[in-house]
Amino acid sequence: MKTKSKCFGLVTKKYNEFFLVDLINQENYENQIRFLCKVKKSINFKDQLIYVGDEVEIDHIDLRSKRALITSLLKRKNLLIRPSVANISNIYIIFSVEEPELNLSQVNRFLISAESMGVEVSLVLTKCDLISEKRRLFLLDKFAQWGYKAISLDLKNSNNFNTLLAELKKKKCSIFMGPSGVGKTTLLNMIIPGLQNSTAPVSNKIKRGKNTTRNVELFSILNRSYIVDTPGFNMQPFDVDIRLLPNLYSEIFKQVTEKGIKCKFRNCLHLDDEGCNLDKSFERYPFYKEMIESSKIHYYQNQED
Ligand SMILES: Nc1nc2c(ncn2[C@@H]2O[C@H](COP(=O)(O)OP(=O)(O)OP(=O)(O)O)[C@@H](O)[C@H]2O)c(=O)[nH]1
Ligand SMILES: [Mg+2]
Ligand SMILES: [Zn+2]
Repeated sequence: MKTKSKCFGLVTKKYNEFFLVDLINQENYENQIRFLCKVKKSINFKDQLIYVGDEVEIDHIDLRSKRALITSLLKRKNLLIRPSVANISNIYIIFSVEEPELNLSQVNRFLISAESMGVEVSLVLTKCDLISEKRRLFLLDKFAQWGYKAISLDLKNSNNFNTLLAELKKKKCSIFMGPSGVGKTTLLNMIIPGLQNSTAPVSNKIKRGKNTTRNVELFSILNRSYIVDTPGFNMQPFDVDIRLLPNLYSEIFKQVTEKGIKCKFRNCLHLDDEGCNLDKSFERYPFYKEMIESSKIHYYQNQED
């Protein structure tokens, strides 16, 4: 049985030239119709690739074999580069407080990279059952100073989990990102009972994750509310437009917007320059400075090219 009607769908997974596409605008979400799709041969997307999170138009729908062809790509709101995911509304940076141990420089890189996307960013701390209450409060206070109300989770206490779950149900498309072994998939499995995606204990000796999740995949938690699970990785130093960088650190942004500090030069990068009025006594300042310095080198190198 083939139908001629056109429909819209959401790309939930891709492998090679195949895409899994969920029909959208369905009344009955319990019986989600999922199609295995390829891009129609005659269609040229002008070298645009299709990513998980993209909305597409599908045609040549075969209801029996659950196959269809993608005939057009709808306009995207945004595109995250690593991992490649389209139309994200919220980024959840996930780190464990132990196993693997918390690396503040990595947390900062993930946060700033996420902030540069211009969407809402949240920080989740997992495995709090492995640390004392005192240490947990210390970490919450630290991240509050960084500008984040971190959500702390542990497998034994479900209070914070329930708050997080209620929050996720209000967001359109959230992505879980962070290093391997921090518990991203464990959390997703708790959010979607019955999911049972693979998770694995961290290695015994070096307490590092085993790169268990291999694909970017989007899961529906409620009608029109989704979560993307991603493979864990460590964030390498990255380039970000240095003129934007001061706005991505709340400790700097707040001094400028709330306290109204003014430096001598309008585009002050708040390094050790004369005429800089920024109060640099905050924990992340060395991270900020290092990011500016490494990005600046790249910036000038590019200009010379
Ligand atoms: N003690 C403790 N262990 C946890 C907690 N959350 C997850 N774990 C364990 O951490 C290990 C790694 O969890 P995963 O969910 O596979 O981690 P992941 O972030 O998805 O890892 P990748 O897929 O490799 O990126 C598993 O053995 C989990 O049982 C927690 O709150 N407390
Ligand atoms: Mg995983
Ligand atoms: Zn300054």
